[in-house]
Amino acid sequence: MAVAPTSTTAMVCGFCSVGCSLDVIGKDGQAVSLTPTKDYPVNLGMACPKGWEALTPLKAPDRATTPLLRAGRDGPLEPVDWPTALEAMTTRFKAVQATYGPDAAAFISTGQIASEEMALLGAVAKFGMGMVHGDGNTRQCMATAVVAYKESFGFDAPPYTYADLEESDVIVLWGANPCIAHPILWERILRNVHHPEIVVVDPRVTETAAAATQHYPLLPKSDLTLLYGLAHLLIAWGAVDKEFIDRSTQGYEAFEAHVEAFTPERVSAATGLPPDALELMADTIASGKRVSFWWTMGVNQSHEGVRVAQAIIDLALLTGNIGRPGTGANSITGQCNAMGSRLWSNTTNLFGGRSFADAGDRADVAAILGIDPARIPDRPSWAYDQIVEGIRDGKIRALWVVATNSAHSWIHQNDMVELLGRLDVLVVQDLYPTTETAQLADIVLPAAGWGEKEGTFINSERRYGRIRRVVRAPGQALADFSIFKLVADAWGCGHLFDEWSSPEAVFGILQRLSASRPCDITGIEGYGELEAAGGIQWPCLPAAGTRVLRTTPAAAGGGPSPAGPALAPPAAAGGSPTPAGATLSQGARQQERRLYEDGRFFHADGRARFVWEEPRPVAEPTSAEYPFILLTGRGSSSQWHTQTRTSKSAILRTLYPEKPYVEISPADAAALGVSADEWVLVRSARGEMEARAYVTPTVAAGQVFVPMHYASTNRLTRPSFDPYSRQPSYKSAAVAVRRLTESRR
Ligand SMILES: Nc1nc2c(c(=O)[nH]1)N[C@H]1C(S)=C(S)[C@@H](COP(=O)(O)OP(=O)(O)OC[C@H]3O[C@@H](n4cnc5c(=O)[nH]c(N)nc54)[C@H](O)[C@@H]3O)O[C@H]1N2
Ligand SMILES: Nc1nc2c(c(=O)[nH]1)N[C@H]1C(S)=C(S)[C@@H](COP(=O)(O)OP(=O)(O)OC[C@H]3O[C@@H](n4cnc5c(=O)[nH]c(N)nc54)[C@H](O)[C@@H]3O)O[C@H]1N2
Ligand code: SF4
Ligand SMILES: [Mo]
Repeated sequence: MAVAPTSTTAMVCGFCSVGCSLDVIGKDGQAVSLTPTKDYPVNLGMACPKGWEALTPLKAPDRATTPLLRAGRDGPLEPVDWPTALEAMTTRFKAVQATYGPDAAAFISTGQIASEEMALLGAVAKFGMGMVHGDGNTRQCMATAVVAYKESFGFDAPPYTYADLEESDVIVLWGANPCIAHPILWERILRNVHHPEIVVVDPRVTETAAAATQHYPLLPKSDLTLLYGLAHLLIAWGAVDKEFIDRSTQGYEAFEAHVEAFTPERVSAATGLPPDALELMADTIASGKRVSFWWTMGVNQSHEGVRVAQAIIDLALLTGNIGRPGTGANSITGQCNAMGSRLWSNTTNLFGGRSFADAGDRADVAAILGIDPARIPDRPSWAYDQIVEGIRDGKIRALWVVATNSAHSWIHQNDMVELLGRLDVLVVQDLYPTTETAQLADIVLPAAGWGEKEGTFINSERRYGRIRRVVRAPGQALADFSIFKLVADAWGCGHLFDEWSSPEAVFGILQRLSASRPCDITGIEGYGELEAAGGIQWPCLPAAGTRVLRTTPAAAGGGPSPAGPALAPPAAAGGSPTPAGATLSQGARQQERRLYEDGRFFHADGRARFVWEEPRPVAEPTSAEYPFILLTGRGSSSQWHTQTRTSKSAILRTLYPEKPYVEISPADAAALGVSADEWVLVRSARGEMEARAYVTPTVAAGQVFVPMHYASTNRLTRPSFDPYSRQPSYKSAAVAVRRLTESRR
């Protein structure tokens, strides 16, 4: 009897940005199981529950297997063939553009498809279909870090490599809960043999805070004051690296003058932390030889997130904790390919961190792609919230939503759902027609998922890794790549993308677009080398190459981004790319690499900038009617966002509460007469949700926490945004809590 052949294919996980590699075992053309890759430099043989269960969501009974078209305005979604769906989509989008102008059609992209796919989407939508406005769910997530890095370092280039977690003697986790959100990064911290101090700054006693050596439960959104207070103490003690500051930074004197006013008394009052706690924290940073700062959504999702992120960067610059092993001001990304979206989605930035507003950049890209420069929009896209406001104003009439579930995840959900309903046409491209957003669509395009298609993801440490097709997508579902090609053909602009014939061909185009940019990957010898090398971090030049890297000396990131009062003017305004300070020469093949080792940054003068601003109050303080501060975020390592994928696994479902719950302190529960597990109503000025009371001392009195994974959570959140990054402030709203009577349930 013949033995059926088995095969093992390594690929990067499709959930979080850690970017673990998984070996998928195939038999008879089916993926039968998986196991974490032993020798991959990221996960070293480990995976979290989502990784282990990554194949299960592909087999869910509610997979989209055909395109769907809504019958009439309010009829049901009905199966149609691809030509019918594409014809309906392109005809309606063209009709909207003919009546209201090309700007009236927009798209929302994602950090969860391959780089090659998001690049093709950005190119087809903007250069082929004439759209100007397209943003992504990465706005909800990474926009703050992008703007912070651009202004401070001259390019959106996080410094670190994961090995830094193992090299530090002090690890500061700011507004980050890796035990839940990046479990394998936490495992990497546990491998650190230097007995590091692990400092957690989070209002809640998270799983990570409980495991840390120091926890600072600051009052929500008092981060900026705390960071300036730490700088104040470090400067007062002389615990600063003057040599590094003089050589590699700009703006120190003015920063020193700014933090003068942040005395321990003031900082203690604003943060709720006693003065001796501030001293301990500052002393821990001062005493560390290799201090690394890591931040995530507790920072990015704030009304002043950009300045908080930059204050973290300021601390690293002040103490010279950058460019050396175990150091860095390190933003951890969220989605599997959030970093790919930052470089290649062609939404906020023109390809490769360029600027749409820069004529030189447009000419560059047009020449590389062999297209007419007039096809490239000469202004930046609206940010996600501005597209949403555009729907309200009737300026956006057609929307194409790809691999994101806006009707669940966007802030102030009742409003969002109402606005999506106003569109002339909503197209949703997803694995499942059952998502909250797909249910509102006029047209659903059935997409293949992770494991069913080819391409690359870029993880948090700038590492390109491969995703592979090991399973056939069900029914007529197609890889997003193929869908974008079909849409281009149906639109009549397919000829512009002849060279974009396969994901690997597009990878070659991205390499050309990256040449001489800080994100240069011209040294990678195609997919084959990525697979053989265990992923490769950008930048990656041809062996022994040296290049002067160019950046666009334009204002930062998304939307109107006025430079803060303290931000030094760009060294060269407008015009074409100028040589930046940084040069790069390297053997490309080390497995772990960090940036800024020569103390030179991407601004034209090679210096990083100290950036700061006076702290501002939150948009919605608590009141007599809404006395609690609402915090939201990740609830468990087994739940992914809006749960379209993780809820399909019976194993994962056993690892988290099925019903929505709200964490509330014992003191508040007692005052409200609420007992454990009882149903309560959580209400804000915008909406309400029912949830079980989880009475726990992990939240402070006056605060409540609700995971984002439940569909009703964002009914409560308030649409306020960081002015520079336009990232939503998901972690601050005022709510009321009360017991629910039995009749209500
Ligand atoms: N299991 C799982 N893992 C995930 C995801 C998932 O859905 N599920 N999503 C991925 C994505 S896209 C992302 S972006 C990351 C997010 O990863 P994290 O940012 O680590 O997760 P969050 O729970 O959103 O927020 C982190 C912490 O911020 C704290 N916080 C709230 N307000 C403040 C504040 O004012 N100051 C400070 N210092 N902290 C505050 C919260 O209490 C919370 O513990 O996770 C990724 N990993
Ligand atoms: N209250 C609150 N809200 C939040 C947050 C918070 O902390 N608090 N966090 C915010 C953050 S950081 C993020 S990143 C967002 C995430 O918000 P979303 O992006 O809306 O969340 P997901 O559930 O990951 O949605 C991804 C969708 O893409 C589909 N999908 C998966 N793979 C593919 C694919 O290969 N192709 C296609 N076409 N579709 C695919 C999935 O089925 C799913 O419907 O939520 C934000 N919302
Ligand atoms: S830590 Fe992230 S990348 Fe690794 S297995 Fe879990 S979800 Fe996947
Ligand atoms: Mo995210």
